[in-house]
Amino acid sequence: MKRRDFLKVSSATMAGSLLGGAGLISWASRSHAAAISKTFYITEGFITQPDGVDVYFRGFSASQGSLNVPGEQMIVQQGDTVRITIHNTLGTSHSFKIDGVVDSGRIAGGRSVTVQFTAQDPGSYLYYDARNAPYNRVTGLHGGLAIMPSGSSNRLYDGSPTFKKQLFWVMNDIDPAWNQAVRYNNTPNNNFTPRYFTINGLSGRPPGAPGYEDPNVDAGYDPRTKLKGYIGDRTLIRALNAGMCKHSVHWHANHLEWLTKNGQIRNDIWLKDIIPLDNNKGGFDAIYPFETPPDAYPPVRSGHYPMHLHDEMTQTAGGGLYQFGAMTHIHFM
Ligand SMILES: [Cu+2]
Repeated sequence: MKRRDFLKVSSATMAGSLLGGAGLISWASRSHAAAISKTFYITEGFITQPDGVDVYFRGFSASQGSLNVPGEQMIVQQGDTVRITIHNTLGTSHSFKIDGVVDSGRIAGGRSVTVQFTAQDPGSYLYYDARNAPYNRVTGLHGGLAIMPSGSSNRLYDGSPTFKKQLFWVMNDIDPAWNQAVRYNNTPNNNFTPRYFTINGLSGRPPGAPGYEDPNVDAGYDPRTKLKGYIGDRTLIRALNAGMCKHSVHWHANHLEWLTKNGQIRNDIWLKDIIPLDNNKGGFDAIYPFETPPDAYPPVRSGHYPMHLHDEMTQTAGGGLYQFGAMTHIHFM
């Protein structure tokens, strides 16, 4: 195994490298299927957490010199031929898997593998490293992929309610002792004790805290995560949970149209302001409708609201720092 320097990646370079400062994912439908190619590099390094502690991670990264946790978001269209090349720059074996879609099998240290599949069922998928489960996955080797219905730019599945914008919320909870064990290729020997809770790799910050409102640090202002729109800017949230904890996801100002649970289309679309998110690769899709907030008096059409999880520990970092957890901002412009 080649000796290499560890990457030390600040949240700032992470988010910046993902979308180049752009915010929402743009997507234009095509009338014909296409061939999509994507390359990931399995890399390692440290990411500074809200309490200043540097924690070890591995990720499906955009380049050999970067560390992306989660990996870059991908959107493809039903019928597309998707070809993904994974370069494993580490000395340990890894894999690239999407349940029910593709599985690279073992990618030995220093080796590269290309997988190919045809995008079929529209929906939201977690890609992840299935080896050494769940340790490699929760140490950062995961990301989100969406399959859009053929020819559609505004539906989750054929006949679904429509949206104008879409976001991935890839969630994780982090026990640094587990990450440290993975770093040294050991099996963690403690019960999972999460100390950090992230959406798209970032945690929130309260007003006045270092990094507050910095989109590269604060999950509340990360354009990949923040809900921002005018009345009518219906926004699909593709929530995918790479972590070990179940969550209770709660929004202010609007109820959401809850469309799927763990990849299955729900029989009825319920309007909910709290949606459960299962652990260990659970997920849901829901539309935040950006309707005029119904309960405000006097009536409002603009303003600021929070989204936070209703399981209390997730609102902390480092074992108790309150309001440094999994949360984001809702802005009616
Ligand atoms: Cu609340």
